[in-house]
Amino acid sequence: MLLSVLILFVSLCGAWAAYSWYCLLLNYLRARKFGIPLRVIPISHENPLWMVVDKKIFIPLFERLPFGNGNFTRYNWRGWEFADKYRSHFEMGDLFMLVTPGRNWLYVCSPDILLDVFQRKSDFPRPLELFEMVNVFGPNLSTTDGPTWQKHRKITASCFNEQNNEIVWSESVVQARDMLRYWSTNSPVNSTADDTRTLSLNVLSSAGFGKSYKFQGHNEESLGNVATSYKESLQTILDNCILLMVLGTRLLSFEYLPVKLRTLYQATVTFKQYMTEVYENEKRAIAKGKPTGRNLMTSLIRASQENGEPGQQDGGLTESEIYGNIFVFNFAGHDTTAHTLAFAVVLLAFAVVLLAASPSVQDWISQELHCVLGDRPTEDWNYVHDFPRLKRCQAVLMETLRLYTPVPIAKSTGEKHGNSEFAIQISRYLKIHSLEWRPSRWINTEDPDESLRNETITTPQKGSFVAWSEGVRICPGKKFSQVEFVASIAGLFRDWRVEPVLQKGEDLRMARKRVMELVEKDTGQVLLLQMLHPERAPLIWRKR
Ligand code: HEM
Ligand SMILES: *[C@@H]1O[C@H](CO)[C@@H](O)[C@H](O)[C@H]1NC(C)=O
Ligand SMILES: *[C@@H]1O[C@H](CO)[C@@H](O)[C@H](O)[C@H]1NC(C)=O
Ligand SMILES: *[C@@H]1O[C@H](CO)[C@@H](O)[C@H](O)[C@H]1NC(C)=O
Ligand SMILES: CC(=O)N[C@H]1CO[C@H](CO)[C@@H](O)[C@@H]1O
Repeated sequence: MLLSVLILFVSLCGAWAAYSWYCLLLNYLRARKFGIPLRVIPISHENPLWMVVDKKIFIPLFERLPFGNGNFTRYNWRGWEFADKYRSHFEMGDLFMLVTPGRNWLYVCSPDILLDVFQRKSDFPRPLELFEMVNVFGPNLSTTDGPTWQKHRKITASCFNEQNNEIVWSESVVQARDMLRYWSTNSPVNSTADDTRTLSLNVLSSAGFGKSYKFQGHNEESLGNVATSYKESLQTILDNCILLMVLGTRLLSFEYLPVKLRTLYQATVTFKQYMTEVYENEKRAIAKGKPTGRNLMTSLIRASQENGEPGQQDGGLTESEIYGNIFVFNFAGHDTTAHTLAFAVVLLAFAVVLLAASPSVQDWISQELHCVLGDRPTEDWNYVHDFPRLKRCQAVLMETLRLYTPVPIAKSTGEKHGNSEFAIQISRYLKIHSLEWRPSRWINTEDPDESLRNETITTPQKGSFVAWSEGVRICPGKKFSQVEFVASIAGLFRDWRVEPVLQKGEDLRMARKRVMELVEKDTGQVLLLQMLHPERAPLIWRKR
């Protein structure tokens, strides 16, 4: 009995391997026609089952073998792009193709080609399957394409406006101030990533749903608190997104599963409950003629009602489409601003740790903050007046994004090109081949002795800096994330500076170097690019 099960299992595996290598051969023959450099990997790096084990188990195992430093260990795992930097393009030029049993991936590092790809939206749609995960909560902006997408896009774009940015600004300033209060009284801080995530979630929740929460530090959080359970459930979903994609919510709802999976299922339920509640409250408020204020949720509901009957092609959004969209806000919002309920969440954590290792950059932005904000209390900081003047703070964002782009951008050639379908991966390392984190490269000064008011931000050549994407699918949350980031940095660094905690036998210079290296080595891709163990760099905040 056991033997026959074993034989069945082995032959199934054999059949699967034979089939996938047959596909690999076909893909290789297709790729050869392009006449560009190729790299062939035997297992698809986007295979979810493989993604669960690649970097955790197999790649390190192979690296130890004598022949282990070849193309397999270099390319056959998710997130290899970050570790490789621009080396592959340096070796092979602007274009090369990764041949896998799944599909071929064209890596592009040329601004001209990129712009062309971004402009020709219908020729190069987004590869939908890669985003199926967000569909767990209903169809959404990020996963739909074609006319449905246009409908969603029109409605959501109207929600990201200057009025909303003002909310983002004032909420970020308040949250950053409270976070700083927590950090300065709980030194050394080893919860930087967790706390910046809280900040981002709170900003999103305020600007997105009109629900304000007071900032609570990592050790202050009380269980059962709404904000905490919302944050925790979102965190659980994001940390386990691959599992969620593999299993789907239906399978997860099964009762006799390991605790980890049941927790994950519970998280999806809690999160959806939270969204339903916010949605219902808002709908009731609107019906009574008393909406809670301008926020993304209100705008979404209102815009969808103004657009006629839901369900129709040119009508409003259906309820499940609204949930789907809100999840995209959360999801999109979350991982780039600090592996967060906001993109900016990951970024803020990166920036804070990088700044801790770069005292001169801290001085440089503090100089700007004093020049623009003076001694004014945070309540008097003004979005319209102050935000555009904080160019150095924006430069910190740009530079962090340049090296730590949290969202990979991919396009596909779609089905209509028949059997030559392949996906296009936009490489992060365009043209500026410097791996040094130096925000001042983004600032133009005509006369370095003149006041810093005359500084401007460098506008990169179009198509050479695409962290927020370009063209019709450009990130609608671009300004949102800039405002949140700049306001948070301003709140943190005007009056304070941050240093790494010294380890035994270290001086400050060695500690900074260690932290800089940690950021580099400890960064990996979960859903988005993030620091895997940010708690290994505890930080101390000191008043200037
Ligand atoms: C620094 C932070 C951010 C970065 C780098 C970023 C980057 C991106 C990129 C590259 C895309 C396009 C993905 C693709 O075409 O494959 C995108 C789409 C999107 N982003 Fe962001 N984003 C950020 C912050 C935000 C925030 C804070 C929100 C919402 C509050 C947001 C909402 C969205 C939405 C809704 C889409 C889908 C747009 C569509 O499909 O038409 N993003 N973002
Ligand atoms: C990787 O693959 C390319 C092309 O197939 C080959 O020329 C190169 O030698 C390989 N590199 C290593 C380290 O095996
Ligand atoms: C963070 O620091 C606190 C005490 O300062 C310690 O109890 C806790 O274990 C640390 N956490 C991590 C993840 O290192
Ligand atoms: C700086 O800007 C001020 C006013 O905008 C202008 O009068 C001055 O000439 C500028 N200085 C330089 C060096 O560009
Ligand atoms: C759950 C759901 O309806 N998901 C949809 C999301 O969008 C894609 C593309 O339009 C559809 O194929 C899915 O069915």
